[in-house]
Amino acid sequence: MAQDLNFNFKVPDLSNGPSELWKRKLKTLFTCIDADGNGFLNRKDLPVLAAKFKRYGEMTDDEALDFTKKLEAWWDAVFPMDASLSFEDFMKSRIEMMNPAKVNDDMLNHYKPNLEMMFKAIDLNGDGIISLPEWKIYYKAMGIKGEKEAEESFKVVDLNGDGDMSLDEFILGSCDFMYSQEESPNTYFLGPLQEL
Ligand SMILES: [Ca+2]
Ligand SMILES: [Ca+2]
Ligand SMILES: [Ca+2]
Repeated sequence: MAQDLNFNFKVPDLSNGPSELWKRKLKTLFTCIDADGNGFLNRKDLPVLAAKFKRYGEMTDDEALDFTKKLEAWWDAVFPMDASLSFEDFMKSRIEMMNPAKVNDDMLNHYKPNLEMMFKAIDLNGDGIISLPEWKIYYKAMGIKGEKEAEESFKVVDLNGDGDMSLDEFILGSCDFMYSQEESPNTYFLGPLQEL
């Protein structure tokens, strides 16, 4: 199942600044995490996000609390505790993350564990794979509209086409989404892109 992946992601060349497409992807992610919709990311968004997962994913109170704690641990590893990030701030922090000197450290210590936590949260029945119905719940919790879009992105992420999304496939899809500067298979990992 969960194999260790060799993260050979090509660090994008950002010497001329990030692409417009990448900014739109980041805006899409920002909108998903800004669960209270106030235009800023801060720790207060995390319990709101966890509550949405709880509701759509039928998590118990304890599971939701645990999920919130994991999100907060991730937050504290990446941002100052009292940070309140506008989209511009968030973009700067992500560009910093893509500094070639930092990519491996950030990937292994923060990004990958966070994705694993997210994967476990989305894998509601805990069987180690994300099914299409579970992926649709994830879309709902993240506020992404469209069952059809969920089905389309699922097909792309399910690289081996066996109808299940493995942890490796989820991580690969997430990384392709986060790193690629141009159109790539997972451009619509989080559904339609937000306008800037
Ligand atoms: Ca917010
Ligand atoms: Ca599952
Ligand atoms: Ca698969």
